[in-house]
Amino acid sequence: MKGLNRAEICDVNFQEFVRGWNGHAQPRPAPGEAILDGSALDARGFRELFESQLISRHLDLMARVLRVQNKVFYTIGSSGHEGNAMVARATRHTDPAFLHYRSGGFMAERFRKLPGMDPIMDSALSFAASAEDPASGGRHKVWGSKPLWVLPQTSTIASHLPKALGTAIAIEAGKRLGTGLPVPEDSITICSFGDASANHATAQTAFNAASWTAYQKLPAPVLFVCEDNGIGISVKTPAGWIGESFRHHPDLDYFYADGLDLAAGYGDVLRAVEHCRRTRRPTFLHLRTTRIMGHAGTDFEIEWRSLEELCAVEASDPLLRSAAIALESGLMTQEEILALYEDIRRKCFSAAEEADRRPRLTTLGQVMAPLAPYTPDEVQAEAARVPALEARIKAFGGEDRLPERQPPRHLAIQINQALHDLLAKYPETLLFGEDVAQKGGVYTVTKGLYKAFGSKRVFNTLLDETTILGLAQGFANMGLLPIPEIQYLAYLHNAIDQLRGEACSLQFFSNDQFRNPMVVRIAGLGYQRGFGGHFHNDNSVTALRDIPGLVVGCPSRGDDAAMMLRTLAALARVDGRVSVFLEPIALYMTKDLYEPGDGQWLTAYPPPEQALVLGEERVYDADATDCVIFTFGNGVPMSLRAARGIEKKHGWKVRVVDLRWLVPLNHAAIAKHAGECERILIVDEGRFSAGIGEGVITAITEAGFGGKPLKRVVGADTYTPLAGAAFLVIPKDEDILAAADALA
Ligand SMILES: Cc1ncc(C[n+]2csc(CCOP(=O)(O)OP(=O)(O)O)c2C)c(N)n1
Ligand SMILES: [Mg+2]
Repeated sequence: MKGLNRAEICDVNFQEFVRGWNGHAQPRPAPGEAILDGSALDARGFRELFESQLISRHLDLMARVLRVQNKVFYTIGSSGHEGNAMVARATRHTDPAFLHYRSGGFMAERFRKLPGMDPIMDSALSFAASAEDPASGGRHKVWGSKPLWVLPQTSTIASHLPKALGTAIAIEAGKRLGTGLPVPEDSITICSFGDASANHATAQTAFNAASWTAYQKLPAPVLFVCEDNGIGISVKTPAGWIGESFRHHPDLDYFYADGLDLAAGYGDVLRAVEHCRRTRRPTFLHLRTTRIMGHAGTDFEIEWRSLEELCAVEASDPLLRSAAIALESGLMTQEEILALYEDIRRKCFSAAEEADRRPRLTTLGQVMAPLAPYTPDEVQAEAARVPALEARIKAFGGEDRLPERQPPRHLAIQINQALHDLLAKYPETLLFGEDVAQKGGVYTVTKGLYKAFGSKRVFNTLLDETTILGLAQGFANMGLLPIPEIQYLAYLHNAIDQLRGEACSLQFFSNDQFRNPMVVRIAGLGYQRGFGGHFHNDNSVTALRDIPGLVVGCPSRGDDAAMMLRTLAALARVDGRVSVFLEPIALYMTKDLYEPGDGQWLTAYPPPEQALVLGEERVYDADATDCVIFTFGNGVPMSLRAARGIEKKHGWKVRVVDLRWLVPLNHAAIAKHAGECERILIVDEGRFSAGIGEGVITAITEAGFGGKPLKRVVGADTYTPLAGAAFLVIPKDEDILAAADALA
């Protein structure tokens, strides 16, 4: 027995259990009657749930067999968790679901909610990584479905909880805003996960944020379903831990259901779902499950667990219990169960064989097609669409106060005006973050928005960046246009998985069926005089550089900032994209360029029909060819000043290129300027390693201009110290001059 494959043992166990059953069968219940005393399930309900469980089980068994033949590429299964089908039955297909990877039963059951859908074939296509997989287009084995409102999840455990909560809150926010919801107004969101995952910081933050919301009597209709099998890979959850830690969690209403027993569990599942829907309160459903057949096909439990223990786990197989219920209640005979079992096995195998014959992704173009869609003409047209004059007048408080009628202003004011314009243009826009509402942000960049647009659209969140980005995803899922703020770049890093692993991956893993467009405003970079230290002057853009699909824009002046925001909002609306708008704090209030009082860094507010083109640089002195300086952010005014000094000393005419768009870098534009100019300087206020400057050098070198005289002026690989010493670690005007000297 020890050498045997445990999947085969579970398979045989089921058949032997049914064949060997010799209990007493009750008379078959009448239609609509409870299957067993006290059960909330009737005959049809039980029969369908049982079938969903069997579909889930046979998909697992099929995957184990066909994996070794290279026809299936995923073996993390749902065996022992099939009772989660009850949650699908008790909810609607329009209740957005964010699922645990052991949700085969849930999916099979949810497929019943719409006619003409085939859970077996759809799942088989995903297992086979077929390009025709309706969930991800062959990019991953995921549980997902556009018509069934199952948003595909990555396998970073717990990372989906913040956005599930965000989506629940968004249902209520959308209702209040009256801009229309893609799901019924009384929908709830469902979010399942394992017992070990419940300990993860990302999960804990979602539980806390849900409670924080409910504590204030604000609705947050999320159903957290903890599928407690008592183990995470090989680490046991202390017995009783989930019940102990969640039964008394404030403002998170705890329900328990036996997921191993449909007859006993269904009523409790129903109660939890009804509670969540009716009260709109965050609800924690502790669902008892077990894990059979190991963590995945590669997990040979027999090597690290005792045989006695394995046999005990296998004896708790929920399918044995379902078979017993079917027999005891007189609903099915032994022959009927075995025939159904074999029929589903046959369907799963034939679907898998068919899926294996379907095309797979064969080119890089196919793989990347849904990652970062971009339709430039539509984006440009949308960016240039002017908000209604009436709405603008209301937002700015009078026609004479329209910003394009005001004198030139600095960056902070122009961002503020542009945000007013965006909120006026898009009634579905929400702006939120820490301190952004009444206070108007740490630097007053969001000042007046709360007053102009009200607390439904401009609000403070709790102090948690993971939740802020989870909320953004949730709002976006419900069709709103979120503009979250991360107060300082340094505070993004603890929550960056919500961008890297979640928001930016949704279009990719859903084959662009789901989109979570957003514009994330982040204040950052160095050079603040007399303030800060590291955490307020963080200059690490590197962490954003390699996030697939992300767009990062960094304006250095007010007019560019306003036009960039219009483009980013249009990119979100038209192509569903996620972007970061990186605001150089030290330039917020900068008014002068060359001399104190020259006012040369003030800009006129661009008329509302003007926008930037994604990727397009701003060029100062385009005719200069002696030297080009590539830079961005604080580097732009520094380089413009240095350009004067260089001309004075070396007689070179200097072209300054403000990249403006940091991710993705415009390699073609960089190559063009590098090709046209004799010498090259790069001024990168980020870090020495893996900063933007490295990307610029790569673009130059790959274009064949690596042989030209080139110098990079760049920050050091260090944290930023407090006070005057901060300027030792980042480029200064003199450093640019010195680099030019070295080129001479
Ligand atoms: C953030 C993160 N850390 C680690 C892992 C690796 N990992 C995948 S599943 C898993 C165990 C999860 O256990 P549990 O939440 O109880 O779910 P179960 O598999 O038991 O259903 C671990 C550690 C991961 N996917 N994501
Ligand atoms: Mg577990």
